[in-house]
Amino acid sequence: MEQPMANPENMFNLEHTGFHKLSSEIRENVQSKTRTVDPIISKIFEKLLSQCLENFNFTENPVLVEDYFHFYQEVNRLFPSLHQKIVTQDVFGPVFFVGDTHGAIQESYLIIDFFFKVMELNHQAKLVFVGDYVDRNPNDLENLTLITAFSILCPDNVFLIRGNHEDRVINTHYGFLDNLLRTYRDKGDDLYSEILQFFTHLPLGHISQMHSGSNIARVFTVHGGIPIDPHNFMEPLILSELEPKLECEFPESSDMDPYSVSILWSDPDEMIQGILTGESFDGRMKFGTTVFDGFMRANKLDLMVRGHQKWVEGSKTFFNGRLYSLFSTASYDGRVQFSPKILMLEYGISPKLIPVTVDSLNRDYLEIETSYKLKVKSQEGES
Ligand SMILES: [Mn+2]
Repeated sequence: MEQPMANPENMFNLEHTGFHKLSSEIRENVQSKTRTVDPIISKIFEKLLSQCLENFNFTENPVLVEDYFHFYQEVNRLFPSLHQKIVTQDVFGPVFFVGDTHGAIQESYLIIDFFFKVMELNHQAKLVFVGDYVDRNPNDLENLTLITAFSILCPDNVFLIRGNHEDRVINTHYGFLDNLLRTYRDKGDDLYSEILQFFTHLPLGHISQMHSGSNIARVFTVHGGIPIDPHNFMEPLILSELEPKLECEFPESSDMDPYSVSILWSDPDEMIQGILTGESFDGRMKFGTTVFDGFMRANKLDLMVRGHQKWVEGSKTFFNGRLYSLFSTASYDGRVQFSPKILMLEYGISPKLIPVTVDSLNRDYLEIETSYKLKVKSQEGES
């Protein structure tokens, strides 16, 4: 398969990477948190970052398949099971949400580089990836590995959930498994088994509880949609009751319970009130306004963020701005055809969509830096 075409807006200044400028404080913080982590994680992370800096050349001096295997063995040692299928985290800073990346390591690299700098400014910042790391683009193993390593090296700040492409059947049809087998032949199968085990231990959802003083805003993040009981869809499901009952620790979504399938696969639709199901939607459901409102109210949620659908502009809002649908890759099936975006949320500030380009991310970083410094100054003034 051909290399993805470079997105002209994403031409890199090779001097520029937040990682190499990480302050010693952050570096020590990362090291203290990751003391029990095998060095293979940071070794491959740094190697992939350096290959990104060398114009995304992953073939000249490739990561050895044995090293990838060792990497995912270590990942599975760190995540031997799935404790919580929907994880709630308290947040005291900005949260950045990333839509589907589908092997688009150029965008992932820019986002990681940007977030490094934000994290250095504000240790409370969080980054949430909504799944679909592989398939559709040739560098999907590199993309998955870079994002996974980042989440392990910054466990308090970076969070991953599962998408419908973290799935054996889907990987058989949309490129990931073919890429592995073509590159690594028989060793590709063993590597894939390790990766598949990791997929089954990825949570399905995330709730950011964003604090400001005594106020809290709750943001629900999944790959596809809300959980739905198709036989009783007007009765909203309560996440705290549903979570322990979700059965999603399978390599294929066809083995999961219907609620997990709905979380991974369903789509919002403003033209309907209830739901649409059936063969014509490839087994996915669509959920409408009334069902969405009921679910949000019953679970005391203020916003929802999801990926799963592609938008030329990189994002679309639904239900009067209460649902953000993100797409964060420019290239797809070998062609550059989208303007990827990520979303920034912070309590008391309007949601902000940021295009994934060097210029936009730099401009946004400067804005964040200015407002953060002003905030710190005003807090110093108060005390
Ligand atoms: Mn998807």
